[in-house]
Amino acid sequence: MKSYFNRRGFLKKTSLAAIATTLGSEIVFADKLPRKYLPIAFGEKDALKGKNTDMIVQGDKPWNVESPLNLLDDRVTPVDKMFIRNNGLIPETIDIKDWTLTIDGESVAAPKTYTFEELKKKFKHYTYQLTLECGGNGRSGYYPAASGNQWGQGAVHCAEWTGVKLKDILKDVGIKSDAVYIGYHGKDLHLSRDPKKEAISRGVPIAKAMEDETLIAWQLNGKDIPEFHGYPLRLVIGGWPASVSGKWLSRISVRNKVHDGAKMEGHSYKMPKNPVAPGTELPTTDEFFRIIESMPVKSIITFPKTGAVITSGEILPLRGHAWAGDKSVKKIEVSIDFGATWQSCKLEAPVNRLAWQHWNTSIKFPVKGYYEVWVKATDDAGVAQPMVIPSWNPGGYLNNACERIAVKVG
Ligand SMILES: Nc1nc2c(c(=O)[nH]1)N[C@H]1C(S)=C(S)[C@@H](COP(=O)(O)O)O[C@H]1N2
Ligand SMILES: [Mo]
Repeated sequence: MKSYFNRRGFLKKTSLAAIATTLGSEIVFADKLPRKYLPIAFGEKDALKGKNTDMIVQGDKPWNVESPLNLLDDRVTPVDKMFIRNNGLIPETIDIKDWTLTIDGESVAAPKTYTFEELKKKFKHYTYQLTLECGGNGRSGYYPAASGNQWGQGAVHCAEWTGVKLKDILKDVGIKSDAVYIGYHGKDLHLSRDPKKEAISRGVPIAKAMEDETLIAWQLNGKDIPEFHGYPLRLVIGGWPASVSGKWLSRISVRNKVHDGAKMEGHSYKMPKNPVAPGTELPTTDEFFRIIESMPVKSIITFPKTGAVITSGEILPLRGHAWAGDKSVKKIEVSIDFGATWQSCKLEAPVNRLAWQHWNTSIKFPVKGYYEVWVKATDDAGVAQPMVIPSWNPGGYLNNACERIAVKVG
């Protein structure tokens, strides 16, 4: 991959020439440019280009952009309303003609590399709608605050992905009986721009990798995957923390042990094995932490937007989505009296396994005044969302407390 910097960390002469071409002029004082300093004109692209103007920017180095819940009203999330979670910098140059996918690791008979065209030609294509929720979605609800993006509840999307099944590829490569895990490698850059470091390289146990819905995708909602969502190739694994769905995918390693890439260490994407008091610090060993797998049951209200004002006697239509990791949702209820009583909502089946489910209802309010409308989902194992923020944990993961909106009836 092209780098703008030489081994000593200074901008290459060729890069400076390219910048001069882009700007139509030389950079004045180019010799005074600090090491590793990329002029603005050449920096990372604007992640907000093509995004809805109501998207919430959590940060731009790296880019992290959240969807307000009312923007998630569509059944299939459109690209302009999809949250972005980057750990590093998007690849500087992508040439689809040169893009390949390599399968390697201790547990393959022999490594194998496919060109983009081979992947498309050799294996059957599938399209699934898949719920990808950041493991840290809802982090802002925890106190004391956990470090990381202070997401509200909008780091989730459910778009339609098209590609080939990872299991078909792994069967073609041939994996050994000692395979226990896969780990992905993407072509984004570490924030330090050090090519030896990876921004993130996570994975899943082999059984999840071999599921029908685990895709190596090149299309999102019927078009090329946009740059910020992993163009040209992406691993997509529904129902688990979205951090296992590797963007800008170039390599998958089949491992004979739990994958040990970047963001698999420390307490990244891990929960304490035993509940801890808020603020507790724990050694980050396997004795105390487990890797997050299937995400917990959750629901959101996408209509109306919080703060809705209606007139007395009006019936308020209410709708949203619900999901439950590898499980499905079997019940949705809403409450207008802080959980004292609940009324059941209509709930649809998912279009396919691991896609969110739509729910809707309508509410009549008894008297004028200020209300909170709460929504609660229960999964097919009978586990419901808690009404208050659940188990505090050092990484601020898995806050699936009931979502609520304010409604004023006047
Ligand atoms: N290569 C690569 N893959 C990645 C990431 C990344 O930074 N680099 N971020 C992960 C995380 S933490 C999340 S939540 C999802 C976000 O996907 P999105 O930006 O398409 O919404 O991508 C995952 N895959
Ligand atoms: Mo994430």
